[in-house]
Amino acid sequence: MEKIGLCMYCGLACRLVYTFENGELRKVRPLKTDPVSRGAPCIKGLTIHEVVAKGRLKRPLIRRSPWRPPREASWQEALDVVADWLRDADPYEIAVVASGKTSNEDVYALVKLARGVLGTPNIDNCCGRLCHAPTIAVLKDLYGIPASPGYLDDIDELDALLLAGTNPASNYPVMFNRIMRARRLRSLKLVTVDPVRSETSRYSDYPLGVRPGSELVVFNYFAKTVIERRAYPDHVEEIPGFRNYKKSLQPYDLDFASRISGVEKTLLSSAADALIEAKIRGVANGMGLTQHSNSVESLYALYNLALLLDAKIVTGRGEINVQGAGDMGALPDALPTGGMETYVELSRLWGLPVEPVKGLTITETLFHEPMSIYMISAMNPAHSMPAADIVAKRLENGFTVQMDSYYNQTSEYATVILPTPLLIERDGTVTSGERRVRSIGKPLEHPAQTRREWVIAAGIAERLGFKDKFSYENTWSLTREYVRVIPAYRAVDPLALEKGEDQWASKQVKWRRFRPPVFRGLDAAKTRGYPWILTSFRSSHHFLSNEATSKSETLSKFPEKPYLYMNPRDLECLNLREGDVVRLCTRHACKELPVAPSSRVPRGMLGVYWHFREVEYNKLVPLLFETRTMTPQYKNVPARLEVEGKHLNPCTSESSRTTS
Ligand SMILES: Nc1nc2c(c(=O)[nH]1)N[C@H]1C(S)=C(S)[C@@H](COP(=O)(O)OP(=O)(O)OC[C@H]3O[C@@H](n4cnc5c(=O)[nH]c(N)nc54)[C@H](O)[C@@H]3O)O[C@H]1N2
Ligand SMILES: Nc1nc2c(c(=O)[nH]1)N[C@H]1C(S)=C(S)[C@@H](COP(=O)(O)OP(=O)(O)OC[C@H]3O[C@@H](n4cnc5c(=O)[nH]c(N)nc54)[C@H](O)[C@@H]3O)O[C@H]1N2
Ligand code: SF4
Ligand SMILES: [Mo]
Repeated sequence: MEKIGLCMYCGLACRLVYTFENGELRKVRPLKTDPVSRGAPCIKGLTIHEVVAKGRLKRPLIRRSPWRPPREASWQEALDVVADWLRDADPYEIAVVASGKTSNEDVYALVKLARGVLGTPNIDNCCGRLCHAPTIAVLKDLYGIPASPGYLDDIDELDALLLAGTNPASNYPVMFNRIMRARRLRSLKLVTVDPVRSETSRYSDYPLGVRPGSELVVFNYFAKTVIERRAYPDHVEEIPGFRNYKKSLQPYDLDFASRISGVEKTLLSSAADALIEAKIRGVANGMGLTQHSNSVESLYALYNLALLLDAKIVTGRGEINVQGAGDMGALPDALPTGGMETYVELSRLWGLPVEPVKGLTITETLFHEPMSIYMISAMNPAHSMPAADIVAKRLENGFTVQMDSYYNQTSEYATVILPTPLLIERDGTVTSGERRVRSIGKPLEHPAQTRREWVIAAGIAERLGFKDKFSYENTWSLTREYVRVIPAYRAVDPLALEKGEDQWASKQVKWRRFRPPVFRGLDAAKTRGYPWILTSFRSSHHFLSNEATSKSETLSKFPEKPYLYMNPRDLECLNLREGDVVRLCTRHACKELPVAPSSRVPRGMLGVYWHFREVEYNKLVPLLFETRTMTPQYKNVPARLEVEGKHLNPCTSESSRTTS
């Protein structure tokens, strides 16, 4: 037997064929007719059958006291306990976190529960906050759309593509297939801006190995050159802010760009030529740009340049439904109906009082204003958030309700653990990174004792006296409700979705305007005493905290390891061999790790695959954020290395071991 359904990993949301024998999932195959994967999905999707059944949470668990193992409970008891706590809590001390790994319907129900029933504005979504919140803030400001305005298929038409701090060859393989196709068929020129030699930059025509944090200067140099050569369409001069933008570019000449970024002048100027000579240009950015304290400014520089070049914006979104999670209103500064000013309309539609109050992001609720209750859906903050040791304490000190499919690091600190189905065990919809709305298709049955978030939300609402507001017949009743409530989804037809046809949320750009960014310099003071730059990247065979992908035999065979990767020449000059253990310190914490050589890491930098539990990378990441969006600075972390009490400095001369 075969069933067609979505993948459960990245934001491209491929459709796959699930093959069963005697009722057991045996194999996952490509779907030839899928317009997203074009019949060539990636290895993660094709190994889903190896992971789904293993190590699943099967029953609700309740923990009486910290450090004691939790005991099994009935759903009745678990939901009663949760409802009792919620009833007694100050609404402003409740944080609800929805997930990009669940469906639109599940996220929407949690938003309605938070804002409408619990009366808390502290509603956020995990992946959105930790990855592309800065990108969305800038796109909203410059284009009036909280999403990428371009389409994946736009890549087919491009003559040049600027990829800034993103590695689609590893993280969005199906997008990368399109890039390689355009290279073959129309000689697309690829410009990459990444200090690391990633799988993608290996194919780059102009691999700009910039100093972390210097990207803004490079983008502004490109823009200055485009303007000087008048290589932009006429209509661009009519865009508000053009004059100021043009004036602000004055200092960004080739000398300055090369000095700050560390990239050779000839390479920089030939990359500028490639962008100028191309007829149709595209841009995309990723975590290398967003996970920095100066990310918003770099992104203004990138998307001003995109405006100037009239470029297609093809930025991918991380998890399969992170675009949908934001669109459903799982954000502290927006409502499903739009801005805070729409609260009257939302109150009317829901028949529930909604206050026009801006809430706190998940980062703020964990680090700045601790909550008494955390309700967390399909997320593993004790692994994925910075200063993970502090996160663990906060979750432990509060009353933490976890809704998840696996027992992960966060489960250790949860008071109530509610077992949920995986995405592919659900019906309903997701919205991919290009705002394509797709039916999940429920290729798999969910384990008997699991319940999804909308059912949990309904159970809690009932206990709090709001049964009539959550009396949904099935998942599609929620779909029909959200398309009425959310303006960008008004044209979406739930019946077509139910039949398996794709729909589109609005792709309309509302306005265009330039807004010159501010360059505050590469902050040298921050790195005093911490001479190395530590960064984290992803492997194409592991997904996030690796909860699901670690269970695949095929994926586990690939060579990435929980090591600290260094340039082979740095290892050699420091007399280190693969497997030697060093002490790695940041301003936040220290950790002993074995080293290994990797030619992808440039000299003076250190890299880890943050997926691995053993590395516990985020226990090292200090509390530095982009202040507007509160996205953590996971990249570009100043670090120190020690062996037997001696500091190891990056090699500038022959010997770099110094006594501390
Ligand atoms: N150092 C460092 N840290 C990072 C990042 C980084 O680049 N560097 N990136 C950040 C980014 S972009 C993100 S999005 C966050 C992500 O961080 P999280 O959102 O915390 O993601 P996971 O760590 O995978 O935890 C998600 C949990 O979802 C559960 N789950 C439930 N249903 C499903 C399903 O259907 N499929 C899958 N796969 N899992 C399911 C799994 O049990 C898993 O334990 O991490 C951030 N943390
Ligand atoms: N296989 C796999 N695929 C995934 C995921 C996964 O965990 N595994 N996660 C999904 C999710 S949630 C997301 S958000 C996306 C993320 O996908 P990407 O945005 O591609 O994220 P990363 O791989 O974390 O970082 C991208 C690149 O930034 C570079 N970089 C590091 N520091 C800097 C810097 O200071 N400046 C610049 N310019 N670049 C820098 C890294 O070397 C890396 O090549 O991937 C999604 N797809
Ligand atoms: S590209 Fe993304 S959505 Fe497609 S199969 Fe791979 S992980 Fe799944
Ligand atoms: Mo992400």
